[in-house]
Amino acid sequence: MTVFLDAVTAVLGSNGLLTDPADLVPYASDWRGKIDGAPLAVARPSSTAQVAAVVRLCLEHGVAIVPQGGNTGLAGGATPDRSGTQLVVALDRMTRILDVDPIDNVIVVEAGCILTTAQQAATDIGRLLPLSFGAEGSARVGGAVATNAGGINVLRYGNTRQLVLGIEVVLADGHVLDLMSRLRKDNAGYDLKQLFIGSEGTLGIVTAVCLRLSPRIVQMQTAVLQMASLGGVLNLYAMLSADLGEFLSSFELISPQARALSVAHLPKSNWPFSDGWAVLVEVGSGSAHIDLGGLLETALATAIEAGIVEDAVIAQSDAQRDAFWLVRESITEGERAAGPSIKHDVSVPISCLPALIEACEADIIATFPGARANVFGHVGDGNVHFNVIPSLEQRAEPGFEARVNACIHDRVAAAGGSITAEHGVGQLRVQELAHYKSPDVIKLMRQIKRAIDPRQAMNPGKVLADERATNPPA
Ligand code: FAD
Ligand code: 2HG
Ligand code: ZN
Repeated sequence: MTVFLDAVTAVLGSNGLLTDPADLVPYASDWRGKIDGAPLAVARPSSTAQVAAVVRLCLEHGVAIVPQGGNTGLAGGATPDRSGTQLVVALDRMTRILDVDPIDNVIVVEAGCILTTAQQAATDIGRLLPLSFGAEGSARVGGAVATNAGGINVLRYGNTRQLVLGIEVVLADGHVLDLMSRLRKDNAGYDLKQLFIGSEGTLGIVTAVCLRLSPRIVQMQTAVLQMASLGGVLNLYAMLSADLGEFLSSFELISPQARALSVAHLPKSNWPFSDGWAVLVEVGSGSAHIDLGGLLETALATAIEAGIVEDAVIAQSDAQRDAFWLVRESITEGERAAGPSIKHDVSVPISCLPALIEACEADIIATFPGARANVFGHVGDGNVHFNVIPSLEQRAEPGFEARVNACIHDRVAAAGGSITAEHGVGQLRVQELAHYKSPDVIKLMRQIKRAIDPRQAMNPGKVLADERATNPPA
């Protein structure tokens, strides 16, 4: 390995390769501290050419690669195994904004650009990059692409997949694949970029991205609604979608437990209701000539009259809006502070959502007494985070996590849902993916993996089981 590491140093310079155990620490574990890995070293290239050169050296020396962005992923996809043989390739020195164009309405960035930096660059030219989620201050655009991140604006603008116009990828043989289009329409053959979006570093290293921008929002209204019952959420969503149309950008469900965990974690919070299910709604418009406040008030009054919503508070200032969102976006931190949890990031057809939540809550009470559910999510997308916080005894119980997972995911599968709507498979859900997907789908995924990465060097053991031991490359 010394020969390999010396060769990498020759390409990256001495500050481009970390080998000191203390320097490896931030790259070795996942954000939750749930999975500990032991990287051989961390390569920090500063250009696409350097990424390609490092990948070629890995190929030559038979070294496996774990791409890493902001390391905020929640499925362990960016964490190396414990063998001490995998090289983390961190994109954290490739942070440049390459272009922001108000006519083409695009932003082009290196993959290591922090998401909030890209958002700000779009704002600076009077445009909106709508991709937004709690970890946006640390997550990198390449990581968002590799996980097809969702977040709070998917309802209106789509997942990352819908925002990507072009990418540049370094393939497992070190070749740079240039898919850097900024076209809105292109039917010339297979849309290859889609393969890499959401592939979690298993097919190549994304080095640059072109994202579409939207018109800036000049007025916004944000409200917290106290629900009469969880069941009313479907009618509410249907009513608001009909009344507010494309102005509706967020429709986030927050359970009493989720609110309590978040509020307990924050030094100061401003949330209008102290119990019951809540929905955080946001509408925005690029036009100043629309009475957005009036539209929202009318829609909420109708929902209150119909008995679906008990009460509603519309933010009266940017500070109040920020305070509402702070509570929503601090749920994950609040949950982490409460101890290790078992996360579920599932989606079902929207119509099935309240019944799914109620059934899973009943299961937790009946089958896993002592465990607490923490439920919240992007209900307008049919995506709920049904997280479970085990008791101290349950934490130590062998097989507890797998039993909880099976309980929730069996119900999701029965409703025609997906076991991961946002966070991906990573290393946490590899077995479950094989269980819940059809053999045909897994087989085709394997064929794609073998075609693009025949030596299985790209993030082995993520998404699909590592088949190098049973089926070594020729
Ligand atoms: P990493 O964690 O570094 O990597 C994630 C995966 O992508 C790994 O498999 C890695 O190998 C691969 N990867 C990273 N960079 C590259 C690259 N350049 N090329 C190829 N592969 C790469 N996710 C959502 O979808 N919606 C949310 O609302 C949301 N909220 C979150 C809130 C909090 C508080 C936290 C901690 C996480 C949240 N996440 C959310 C999860 C996470 O932030 C996203 O998955 C994010 O897109 C990961 O980006 P990252 O740069 O941190 O990637
Ligand atoms: C969110 O919606 C994220 O805030 C994180 O996807 C979810 O912490 C989680 O489980
Ligand atoms: Zn989410």
